[in-house]
Amino acid sequence: MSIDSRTGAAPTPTGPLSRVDYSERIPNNVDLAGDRRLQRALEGWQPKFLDWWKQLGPALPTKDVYLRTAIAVGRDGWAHFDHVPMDEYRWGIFLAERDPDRKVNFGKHKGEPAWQEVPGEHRADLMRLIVVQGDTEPASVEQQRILGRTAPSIYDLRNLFQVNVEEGRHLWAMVYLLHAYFGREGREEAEQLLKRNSGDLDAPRILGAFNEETTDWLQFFMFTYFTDRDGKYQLGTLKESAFDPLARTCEFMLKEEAHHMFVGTTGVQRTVERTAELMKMHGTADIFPHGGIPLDVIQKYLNFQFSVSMDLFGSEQSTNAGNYYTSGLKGRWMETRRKDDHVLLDATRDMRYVEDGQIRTKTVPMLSALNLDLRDEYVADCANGVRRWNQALEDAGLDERLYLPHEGFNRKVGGYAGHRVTPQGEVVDEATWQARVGEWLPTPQDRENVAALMVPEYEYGKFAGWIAPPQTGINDQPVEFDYVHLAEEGLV
Ligand code: BYC
Ligand code: FE
Ligand code: FE
Repeated sequence: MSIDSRTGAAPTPTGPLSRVDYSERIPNNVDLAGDRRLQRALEGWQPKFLDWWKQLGPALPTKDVYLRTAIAVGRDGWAHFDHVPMDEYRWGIFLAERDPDRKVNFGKHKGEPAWQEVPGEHRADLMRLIVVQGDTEPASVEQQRILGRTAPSIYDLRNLFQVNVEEGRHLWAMVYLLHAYFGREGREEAEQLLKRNSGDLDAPRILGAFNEETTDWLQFFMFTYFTDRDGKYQLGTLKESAFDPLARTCEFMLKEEAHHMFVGTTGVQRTVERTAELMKMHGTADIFPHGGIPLDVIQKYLNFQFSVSMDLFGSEQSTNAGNYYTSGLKGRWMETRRKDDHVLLDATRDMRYVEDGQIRTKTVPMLSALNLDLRDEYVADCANGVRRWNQALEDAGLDERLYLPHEGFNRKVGGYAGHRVTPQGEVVDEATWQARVGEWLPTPQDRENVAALMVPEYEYGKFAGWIAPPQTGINDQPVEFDYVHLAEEGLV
């Protein structure tokens, strides 16, 4: 790799690591060169991926972008930063180190050696999980395609593109597994991953949230906060999988995921900071006329993205989830740190449900409620960011606060689907819902008002008026660093 004179070489890697081979057409640490058939199959898929990237990847033309690329999967040495033309980004295949002694840690195969091949009896289920996971990655790139045209700064533009190239790499991660372990069927699924498209009426993406439009940057920040966080939790369960190549792939993906959530947490935080500033400056909550996003509109965006992300966990009670667990395909969040038998045949838990217009609680078998188990972990994590944002409001001397809506609010999947639940957790009738939904979810007018603020700011170090600058730049660079060189002369 070339070394940028302004940034120098990447830090010297420490800790156990396997280097990524960049002399190959497809960078990898899985000895692709040692398997010519697989290599040829993936090299056949590569141009299709690049076509897809050109057609449905970032729409704003750029010369190059200051991106991090994985160079080794070891503890510290995996990231290298450099200005690269985006379509020359070295998408590749990186698995975390293999632990030769790794065991299956839960379910009926508990204690057996982890699987290096796919057992025939679990083939269909494993492929399904990998396809669903793989489908979300390019979907998010498609959803974020046009955001570059309205970036609030060059710094934010760079972060968007970093997220986009890494979601592209996450697609590679799943396509590798499909090609390497699922034969002809796997190759066919890999083709389909490029053929379904977000929002396409005939061939939509598999999961609901990935067919929603990402209308503006506030929505993007909410998406990376709430929806990428579903990614974190789902990958966390697949990292526990008995199928070792899947576990190792997900472990490395999780390292990249941390940055996506950083973009969301700090993006919303900076929006809230600016909102607080404008509220104080003008002595009003109605700050659209003053170029900021009112807090109640931020809350509505939060309500929307939280509720569609909750749907991504599937039904609270799911036989699929129970079977995945018992078979060893998908574990729980932090499986090995849980203090129970990791088989769960006798375990139970409480679950809320709606009956006679009331939210009630009943006890259900734990194995039936593993989607709910994961969702609860997710919700607790989501609350951390909200606390942070509220700290910013408190620091600004304001009494208003943001909050997570009730788990039953605006749900289309699971036990709350078909019921109308307010953000405060009250079950209401359809007429009440219709009369009040505009207070809880963004209205077309809200979205229009937000869109009107989304003017691009492409001057280095400058920020659009609705958002505060970040504390620091990326990789110790200054905030005003030339993170992106746009293609069009005169724009920079
Ligand atoms: N929309 O038994 P149930 C990420 C289907 S995000 C539409 O409750 P199960 C990322 C379900 O497939 C992480 N359909 O579901 C983030 C099933 O269909 P079949 C993505 C839905 O199987 C940002 C039926 O309803 N990874 O990485 O227990 C940017 C019955 O459902 C939905 C994964 O999701 C929905 N929301 O759980 C980029 C991990 N929910 O089989 C990337 C892999 C459910 O009856 N996926 N259905 O035809 C899974 O583990 C599971 O498939 C799910 C569903 C958790 C999604
Ligand atoms: Fe991802
Ligand atoms: Fe992500």
